[in-house]
Amino acid sequence: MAYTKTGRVFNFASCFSPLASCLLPLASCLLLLGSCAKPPSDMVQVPAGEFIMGSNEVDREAKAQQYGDRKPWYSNERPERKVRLEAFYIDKHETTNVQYAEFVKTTGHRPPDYWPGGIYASDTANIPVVMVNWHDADTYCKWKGKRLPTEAEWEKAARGADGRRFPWGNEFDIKKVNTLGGYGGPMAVGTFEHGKSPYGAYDMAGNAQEWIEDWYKAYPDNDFNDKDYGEKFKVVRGGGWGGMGHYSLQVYVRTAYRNIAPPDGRFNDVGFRCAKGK
Ligand SMILES: [Ca+2]
Repeated sequence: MAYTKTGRVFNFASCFSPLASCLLPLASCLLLLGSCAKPPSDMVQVPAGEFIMGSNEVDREAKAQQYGDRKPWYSNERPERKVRLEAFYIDKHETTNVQYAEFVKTTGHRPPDYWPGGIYASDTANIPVVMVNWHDADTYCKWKGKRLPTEAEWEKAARGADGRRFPWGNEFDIKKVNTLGGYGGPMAVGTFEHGKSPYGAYDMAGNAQEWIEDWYKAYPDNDFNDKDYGEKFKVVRGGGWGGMGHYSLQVYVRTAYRNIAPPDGRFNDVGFRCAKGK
């Protein structure tokens, strides 16, 4: 509230006509130099702010051992913490065969071995490309003017700010994800409409596992002594359709789950998607 020279109360609220209420957000966007810019059509925007990264879950029944997993579940995800990120964009879908083919055609990059004659099967255009190693993925993203997502970016894009276990919520739902080998391979991207993340990214759980920019390292204050930590393995996120030579379980498509792979490795359930800063 303020007073004019005549002593009358000046009501700021009276200034805000319907027209002004429309123009003000636009003006604030312009003042922030493009903060309201739309993401590229093949990407979604993840806004700046904090999110919950990692988890404090404990494998009390030692199920990892029962299933032959040499790492205790959740041990490399501790402790759960809040991480703040600037706004960024991430691909709405995993990179597909047809997209990767354009890269191969333009740059002469090596095609995946499973493409007969170096060309993907015609009915697999929108299936995520797999059998690409970290270097292939990194080169593709840079060719697109993008980059691989950091581990924190990927996890925020998958689970939003509220710490959910799966992109769609806290309860596993096999109808929302391609995992457990139910389809025998990767499916066309975007098949699982109800499995998308809070920001609209598809297949952040299952389908192809996804290469991450980062080396596999311990989180701050993590108490798990993993000999794999260091600059030996790259992080792979999201869990897959059921390949990579071991069980596929719902625990592996959780948003906080950290898988790893050697950067030179090529696997039939590991692909990628790209990100870029705003
Ligand atoms: Ca995926």
